[in-house]
Amino acid sequence: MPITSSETAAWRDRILSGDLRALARAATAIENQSRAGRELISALFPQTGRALIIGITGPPGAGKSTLVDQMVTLIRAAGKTVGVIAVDPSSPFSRGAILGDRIRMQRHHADPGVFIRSMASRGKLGGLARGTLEMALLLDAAGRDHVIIETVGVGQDEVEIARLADVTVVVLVPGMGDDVQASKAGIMEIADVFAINKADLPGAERLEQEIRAVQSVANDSGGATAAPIRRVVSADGAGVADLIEVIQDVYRARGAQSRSVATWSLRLTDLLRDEFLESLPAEAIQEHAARLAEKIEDPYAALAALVRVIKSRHMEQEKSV
Ligand SMILES: Nc1nc2c(ncn2[C@@H]2O[C@H](COP(=O)(O)OP(=O)(O)O)[C@@H](O)[C@H]2O)c(=O)[nH]1
Ligand SMILES: [Mg+2]
Repeated sequence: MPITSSETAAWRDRILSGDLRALARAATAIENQSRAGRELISALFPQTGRALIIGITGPPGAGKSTLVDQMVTLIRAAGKTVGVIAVDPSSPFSRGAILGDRIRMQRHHADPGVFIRSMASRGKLGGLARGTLEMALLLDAAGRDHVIIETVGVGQDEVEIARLADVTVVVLVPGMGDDVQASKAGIMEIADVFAINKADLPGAERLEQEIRAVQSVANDSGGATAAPIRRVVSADGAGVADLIEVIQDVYRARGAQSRSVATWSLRLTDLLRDEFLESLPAEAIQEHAARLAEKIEDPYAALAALVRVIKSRHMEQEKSV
């Protein structure tokens, strides 16, 4: 068991009792990847696993933030609490987008039932996915009924982040039929639900057909059941209530699976692997590589030596906590 300092225990208890300032401080600690943040996640971990985690992904400008805003309003109207994590991997400095989201979300600002955080990429391998997972765990433990993760695009980062969600919604807009074809592999892999946003614009029908066409090809080759498709107009909220219902249906339909050991181990595998890779002693590896090149050492002796270095480092860390 990890050692929980009394300070961390007090912090955890404040978060569990709904203290928003303690929650905000925790979110910042996670963003900064501080050791205190990590200790806190350890202490909170037993309380996680209750929230419905919803991933919202799609190309820039598809209206994801607008959709999330509408979803938040409806979730609150239903008396549930929500946490929103806006992930922006493209640029840590894209203040424009983040500022826009902030202004949009401002109407929820005074509502303690809504907690919103933006996460920027920290430029580390897998760091974004891990940070997002930790943030989701935090909000889950803090008792948020729903956690919504907004991510841009369908690249590798997004696929990893989508795996964190119980239900992933891919947002597409009319006029991008070709894009569906081009990126169908990625999209088909992660979409549990399709939302055709901006259905007020021409071409929604055509886009729906395009998605169905790709789905039927996937089906013929023995793919899973086709993800439901819903049209929405996030600008005025039309269809969003129905979309939320579909998300909850999908979640319920695989309720047992969502909470299963398999899903959780998938989530945590990334976390643990990244932690482990980062703890590798880069200088020691280089030193031993040089010794191998000079034939002073053999590969297995080098490996054994490196394992000893890693072990002693971990023991030092345990002691200093
Ligand atoms: N016509 C129309 N425009 C929309 C709709 N939803 C969002 N938009 C607009 O699309 C633009 C991008 O929205 P945003 O939510 O920031 O997209 P994101 O980059 O995917 O988060 C904004 O100008 C929105 O006002 C919609 O349903 N219909
Ligand atoms: Mg956005």
